[in-house]
Amino acid sequence: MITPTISSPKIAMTYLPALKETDPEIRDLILLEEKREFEKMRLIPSENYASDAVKEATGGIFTNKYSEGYPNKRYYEGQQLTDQVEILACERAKKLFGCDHVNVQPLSGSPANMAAYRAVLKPGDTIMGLSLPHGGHLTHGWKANFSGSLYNSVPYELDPETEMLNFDMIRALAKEHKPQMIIAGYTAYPRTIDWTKFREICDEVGAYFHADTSHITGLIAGGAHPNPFPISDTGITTTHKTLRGPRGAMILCKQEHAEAVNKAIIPGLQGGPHIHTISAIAVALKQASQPDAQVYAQQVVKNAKALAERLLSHGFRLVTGGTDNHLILMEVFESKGILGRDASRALDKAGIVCNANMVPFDKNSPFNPSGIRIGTPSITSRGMKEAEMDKLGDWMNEVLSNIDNDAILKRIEGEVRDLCVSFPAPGIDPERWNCLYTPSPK
Ligand code: DSN
Repeated sequence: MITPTISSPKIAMTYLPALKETDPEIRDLILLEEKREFEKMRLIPSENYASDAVKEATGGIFTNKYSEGYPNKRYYEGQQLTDQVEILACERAKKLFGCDHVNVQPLSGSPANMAAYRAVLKPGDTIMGLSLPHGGHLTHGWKANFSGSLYNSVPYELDPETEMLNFDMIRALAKEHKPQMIIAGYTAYPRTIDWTKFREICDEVGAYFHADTSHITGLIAGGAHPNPFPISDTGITTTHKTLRGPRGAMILCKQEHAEAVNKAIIPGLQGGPHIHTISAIAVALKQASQPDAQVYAQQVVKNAKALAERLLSHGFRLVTGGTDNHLILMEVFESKGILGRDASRALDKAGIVCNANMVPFDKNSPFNPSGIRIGTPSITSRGMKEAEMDKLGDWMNEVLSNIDNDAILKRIEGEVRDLCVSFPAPGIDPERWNCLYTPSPK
């Protein structure tokens, strides 16, 4: 643990010196964001703290280089080093996730899904993904997204009783609609996904099995969730969530789809890859293969379970009754009479940052839904454990019982800050901006 001290003005002055000279406004915003991320309990389950090593690579020299194509088959010269970076990233991902082929060029999760679908589907083919209001993703067939307009989307839903995946319902829907692809992997589902059941159903109806592990890839790497990639046909992950890399994505697939996947990225969808990002993905993959990544992944889940228990003890209703992974979906409208957005705003004022979220079968709108989504990846990266989860659960209860009481929210904000500054945050050194830092005059 670190105890922040008042830094000398010299330290703050010498941090980001080129930006200080060129663009002090942006430098101020960066420094203030570092301070925000250091002083708050960050519970958005798709966010994390990238390490200094990942950030150094992301901000590195490869941002200067164009490299359309793939290693040993590029359109421009000067690829002696880009090829080595991309090969390292792909080989590390293949080894970690046990799959035949990896493409590390997608710019983020949505284009990765778009390219993976394009590789194996034709427009008009039928796809089945979990409905967005039940915890699926926009790109899994939502009507307003390319995935719901380019393809015939037949979404599956959660079981109305258990709020969990019901494989009898999914199988019946698949037999009725005979999809070309079934998509599994979610943004707001708090339970372990049984990939083998999806594989079986896909085989029964002749569908491709596509796994989107974006949220849980760090858990998979750390052995805290089963790995779909040895049995899925295609799959994707973003690289900045539990994997703790830069913002980016990868497609992971069987060898038979390798060429189609590569062509779907370039020339199908993108031009030059972001090799600086790919170098940082390689760093994140190296970090995710170290023994401490196992400890991290297990602790993320232990923390989520501990926080869930504490929230249950305060009378909150959790979707599915609890969690097996990194996230908790908490219903606050029926059980506590608060709309999700009002809850997330009050928590933010108190230094606890989460997001309003729909719950399955939600009667409220997506802009002010009935729940909030909470995750433990970021706070676990800071070394917080079960004792801090108890405190957090108590604070959340107090905030949500007093959402209009600014004095209470302010007091809790101070308590949250005191706790947060006693835990290190990867990639953030409070000495760089500590108490003497004030933004430049406008
Ligand atoms: N926006 C991401 C999330 O928060 O889950 C998914 O793309």
